Amino acid sequence: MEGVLFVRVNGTAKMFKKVLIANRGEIAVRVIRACRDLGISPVAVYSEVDRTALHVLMADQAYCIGPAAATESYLNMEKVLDAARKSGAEAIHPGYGFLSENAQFAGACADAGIKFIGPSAAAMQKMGFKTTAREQMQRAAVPIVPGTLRGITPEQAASEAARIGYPVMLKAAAGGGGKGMRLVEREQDLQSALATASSEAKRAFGNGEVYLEKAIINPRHIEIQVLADEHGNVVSLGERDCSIQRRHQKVVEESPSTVVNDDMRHRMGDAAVRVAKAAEYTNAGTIEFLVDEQRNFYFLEMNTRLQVEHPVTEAVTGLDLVQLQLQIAAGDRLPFRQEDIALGGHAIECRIYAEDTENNFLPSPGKISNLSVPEGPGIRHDSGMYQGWTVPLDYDPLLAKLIVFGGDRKQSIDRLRRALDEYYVGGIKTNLPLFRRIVQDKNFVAGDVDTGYLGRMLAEHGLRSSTDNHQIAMLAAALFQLQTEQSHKEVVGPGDYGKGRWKRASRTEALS
Ligand code: MV4
Repeated sequence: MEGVLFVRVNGTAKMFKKVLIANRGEIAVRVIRACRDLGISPVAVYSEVDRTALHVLMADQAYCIGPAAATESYLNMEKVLDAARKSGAEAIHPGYGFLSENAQFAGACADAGIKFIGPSAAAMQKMGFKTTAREQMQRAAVPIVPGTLRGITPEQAASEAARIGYPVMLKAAAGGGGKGMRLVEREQDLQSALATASSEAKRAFGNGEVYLEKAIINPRHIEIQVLADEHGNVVSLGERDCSIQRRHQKVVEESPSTVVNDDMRHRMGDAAVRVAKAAEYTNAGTIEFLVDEQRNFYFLEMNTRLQVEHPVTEAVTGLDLVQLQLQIAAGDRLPFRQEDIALGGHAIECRIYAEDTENNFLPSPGKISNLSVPEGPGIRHDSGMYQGWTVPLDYDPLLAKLIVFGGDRKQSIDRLRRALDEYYVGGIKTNLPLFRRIVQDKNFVAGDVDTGYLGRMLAEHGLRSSTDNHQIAMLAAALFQLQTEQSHKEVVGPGDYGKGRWKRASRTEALS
């Protein structure tokens, strides 16, 4: 199939003419831009609540694929494939989330003769199961967190935990991203934790297998970006420090990390390349590591997709990762070798969410009445929003990403402060006040962050959320109703530019 479609001309594979983007929001917009740069016609899909979404307006064609519920639209493989067939798209870019790490979908695309822009279904499957991935890593001489290579039975648990040494972490073999994870500090808590973890895993992943790892206390989360072409070439593109998270949701990412020196970067990069080669991995991927206080790094998991925070790597490498993904999928060779890659400068990304930082981070959907976006040197803004658009409550509330870039970390932070001053989103609540707090925080400025940083920082300011998820969902629904009503009364007019600066004092105050 591919031999027919992608004939090599002058050493360059034939590029796709039309690509369908199976996603929404800022990432759909990002992929559309890469398509435009390559002369590819972008095709959008959208749900009924996304008719007026930015990605739909920017694409050449757009197909409605069902109701708001993701399971009936963006997660519906048949609907997405139907749209691809109807449009005549030769390839599908899945973005992140939704179907991006679904091996079954990658397989279905291959069966339909449509190129999935990402790794093979087989490579995705290998990395999806955590015990299998750990075994692979060990074979590739990549350090893994000490623990078991298989799922454990209740009978084995106590002796294995004693061998590893407390505290230990129970993890779902079929899991990832923190779901079904349990910290166990002493033997007397082990059996009940195992039972809970196993039943949670069974419910969430349809597989109750649980394994053990030594618990790393206050680790950093540092990940390595890799690119692999379909001819066996793999390169690593430096690290991203993603330690600033809240409830397993990344909030700020940066590159380079303040704890990674050249030697460590080389060792982590080499390990990441070995991981990708061992898995016969192709396209863009990310290898996550936990880094302990002695700066030992351990393989955590591999993300088989383009990640939200990819612009940070683009800033320090000067590469366009989405363009490279398209070229790799079309059969091109990587246009550079490892030794050609020069990392330079410093980049920070902030994820701008429609949520109320002062109110348990409650989602804050509604109409964007005013929008003033930062510009100028060292600023990049990847966004799926526009003034007058209504943020639906049906999806992840990520509105945009603010990426700043400077010659060094200080310049990056200075530019981030300026950008946050210029930034204003009216009509809904956003987490901008949180970033204004972070850039003033002495630990952040000193680069002294780990995965517990944000929790501690919020607690210091009395902002630790205590409400459970169900309550949050209920409150969000009620709030949405209220804001929808209010947004009809809102008058949008000129003269609001600069409100960001004017408003800054009061919002900073609300967080202190
Ligand atoms: C760990 C850990 C400590 N020790 N594993 C959380 C998400 C999932 N991907 C793995 N996670 C962790 N695994 C061991 N053996 C601490 C975490 C963890 C974490 C990891 C990365 C980023 C943020 C985190 C927040 C809390 C816990």
